[in-house]
Amino acid sequence: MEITAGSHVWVEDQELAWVDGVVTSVNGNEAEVETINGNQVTTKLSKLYPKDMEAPDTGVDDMTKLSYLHEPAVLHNLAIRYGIKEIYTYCGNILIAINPFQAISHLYDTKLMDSYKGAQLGDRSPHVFAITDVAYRAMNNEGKSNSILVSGESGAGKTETTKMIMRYLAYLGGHAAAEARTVERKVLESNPVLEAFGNAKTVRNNNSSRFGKFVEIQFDARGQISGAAIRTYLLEKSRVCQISEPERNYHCFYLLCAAPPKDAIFRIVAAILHLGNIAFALEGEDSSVLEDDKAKFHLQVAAELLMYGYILALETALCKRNMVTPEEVIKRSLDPLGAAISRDGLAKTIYARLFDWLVKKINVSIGQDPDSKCLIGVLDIYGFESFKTSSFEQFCINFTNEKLQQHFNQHVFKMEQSVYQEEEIDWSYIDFVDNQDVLDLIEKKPGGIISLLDETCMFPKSTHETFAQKLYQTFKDHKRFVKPKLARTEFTIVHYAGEVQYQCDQFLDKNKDYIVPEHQELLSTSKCSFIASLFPSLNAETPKSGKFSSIGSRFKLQLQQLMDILNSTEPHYIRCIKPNSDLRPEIFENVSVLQQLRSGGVLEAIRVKCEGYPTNRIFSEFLERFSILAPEVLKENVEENVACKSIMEKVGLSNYQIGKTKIFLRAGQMAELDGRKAKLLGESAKVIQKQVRSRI
Ligand code: AD9
Ligand code: MG
Repeated sequence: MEITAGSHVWVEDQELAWVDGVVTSVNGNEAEVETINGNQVTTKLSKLYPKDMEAPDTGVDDMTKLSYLHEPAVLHNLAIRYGIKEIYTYCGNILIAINPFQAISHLYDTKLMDSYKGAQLGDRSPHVFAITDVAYRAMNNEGKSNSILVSGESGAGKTETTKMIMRYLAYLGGHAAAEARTVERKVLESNPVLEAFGNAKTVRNNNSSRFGKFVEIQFDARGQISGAAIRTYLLEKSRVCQISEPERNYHCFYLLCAAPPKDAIFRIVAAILHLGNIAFALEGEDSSVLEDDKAKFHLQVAAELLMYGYILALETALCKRNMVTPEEVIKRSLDPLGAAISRDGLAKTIYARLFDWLVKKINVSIGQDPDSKCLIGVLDIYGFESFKTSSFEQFCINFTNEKLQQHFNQHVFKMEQSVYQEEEIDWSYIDFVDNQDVLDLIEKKPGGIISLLDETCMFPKSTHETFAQKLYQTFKDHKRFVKPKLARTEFTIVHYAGEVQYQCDQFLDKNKDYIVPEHQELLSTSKCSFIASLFPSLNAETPKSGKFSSIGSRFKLQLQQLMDILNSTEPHYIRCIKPNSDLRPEIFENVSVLQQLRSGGVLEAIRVKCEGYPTNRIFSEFLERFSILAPEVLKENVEENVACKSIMEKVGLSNYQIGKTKIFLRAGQMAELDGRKAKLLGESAKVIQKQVRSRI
C-alpha cells in the first residue's frame, strides 16, 4: 500500500515493540510519524506496517482473519482480546492461550464442555476443549491416533492446559458415573501425586513442573478410555540439594512436614531431609567427620529411615571411597567437600529412583490396554530456555525444543499446502526454514555435541576446559555454533528461537549417569524392602558398574522415541503465552509476548503464510468490501469469481489466485485494495463537498 501523509501505520518502539500512529509527512523513502503516545518518529518507509482501520474493536478470534497479517497486527489482536478476557485465539488451527493469572468464570464448566462436544473448529470461540474435541473426533472417525502438543515458557500455563485437556477427554470418553475407580479417574488423580513429587515453587512459577511429561490416553473401539501411560523426562535432580532463595524444594518435602504420614514413600522423603542436614568437619589433613551432635543425630535418623540401622555403614559410605588396586581394595577418606558431594549425590539418586518408581506405580495402577488401536497423546514439556547461566539442563531442554520445532514446521507447512490443494490453487513456491543444521550440530553421531561430550566423559583426564576446546576446534566453521569472544569454557548455539550461551562447567558431571558403587551396595542391602527394591543389586544383566552411561545419549534416545510416537499421530498445537513476569492478571507485556510467539514458532507459521497467500476471502465477502472499486462488474451479472478477477484487473494487481470458493491474496494486496478504496471515498467526499459548496 502506498504510505502517504495521513496513513495509519504501526511503527517500531523500544518499549512497546510496536505502536500505532499517523504519518504526518513523507520525504523520499523516509516518513515522519506521530505516534499515539505523542512521539514524533522519523523512520524508513519500509519499516512501517499499515494499520487496518476496519479491524473490529474486539479483535478477531483467528489471526488468519486479519486483513493485514503482520507482526504488529498479530500482537495488537492478542492484546485487545486479552483485555476483554478472551485468552484463547487461533492462528489457523494452532491455539494460542494466554495465561489469565485469574479464574475466569464458567470458562471450564460442564455446560461449556457440552457446548463444544461435536462442534466444528471455529464454530464456537477458541478453546482447549475445541482443539481436544477435534482430536477426539478425528481419532474416532479416521481410526488414527492424535496428539496435542502444549508448549510455552515456565509459568505460561502448560500444565493447567494439559489438565483441562485430560478433563475434557475424561468427559468425552468416560465411563458411567456408577463405576467408581474408572481409568479416567485414576488418570486425573495421578496429577496431584506427580505434582507433589515433581513440582516446586520457582521464581517463574509457584507450581513449576520440573520434569517433562507425555500422557498417552488409550481408547477402545467405542471411543471409551481403556488405559493410559505416563512417560516423564529429565526430572531436575539438583533441586533436591540446591535451591536458591526464594525458590523451594519439591512440594512433597513441605507436605511431609505439614502432615507426616509414616509410610515407605515418606520414609524416603524424610530420610532425604535428614541427609541434607548432615554436616561434615575436617579431620586431620584431608579426612572428614560428622561436624557435631546435630549431624550425628540426623545421620542416625536417616540411617534408621533408610535401612533400619547400619549407622556406621551409612557414615562410611558418605565419608569414604573404595580405591581398587590390583592387590586390594583400600578405603580412602574424603575431605568435607567430597563428603558433602557424596551426600548430595546419594540424596539425588534416591529421589530420582523414588520418582521413577512412582511413575511406574501409577502406570501399573491405571493399567494399559494392549488391544487399544488409538490413543491421544498429550505433551506438557518445558519451553525454550535462555538464562544468564545456561547449563546442561537448558541444553537438553533446548534440544527438545529444536526437535519439536522441526516437527511443528513440517506440520504447518503441510497444513498450508492442504488449504491450497483443497481450493486447487498453485502452491509450489512456499518454503520454510528447516533447523536440521542445529539438530545435526547437537545430535549427529558421530561428531555432534552429545557425542563429543560422551567421548570427553569417557576419557579419564578430561575437564570441562578440554571439552570446550574440542567444541571450538570441531565447530569453528559451523554457522550455528559461536565461540564467544574471550570465552574459555562457554559456547553459543544459534537456536531457531535465538542465541543461547552455555557454560560448560558442569556438563561432564551432569552427563554422567552414575551411582557411587558404595551407595548402591549399601541401599541394595537395606532391611527396608521398599528401599532395597529401588536399588536392585547389580547382577550379570545390569551393565558393569563403572561402565559409562550418559544422560545426554539416553535423553536423545528417549526423545527419538517420543518423536516416533508423535510422527505416527495427527498433531494439534497449543502455544501457551505468559503475558507478564509478575504472574499478575491484566498485564500484557508486548516485548516478551512477541519473543514467546517467536520461540513457539507462531511467527514462523505466519511467515510461511505470508510467503504464500496470507489472506483469503470468500468471493461474496470480497465483492461486498471492494465492488466500489469497479461498480460496473456487479451490473454485468457475471459469476462471482469473474467479478473478483475484474476488480483485481482494474486495480492492476496480479499474482493473486482464484480458488474454488475463495480469492487468495498475496501479502500487502489487501492493504493496497483498502488504500484504493479510501482514496476513492476521499475523492468522492471532495466532489460532494465541491458540489455542496457550489450550490451555496
Ligand atoms: V512450568 O514450565 O511447569 O514452570 P507451566 O506448566 O507452563 O509452567 P502452569 O500451568 O503451572 O504453568 O501455570 C502457572 C500458573 O498460572 C498456575 O498455577 C495458575 O495459577 C495460572 N494459570 C495457568 N493457566 C490458567 C488458566 N487457564 N486459568 C487461570 C491459570 N489460571
Ligand atoms: Mg508445568
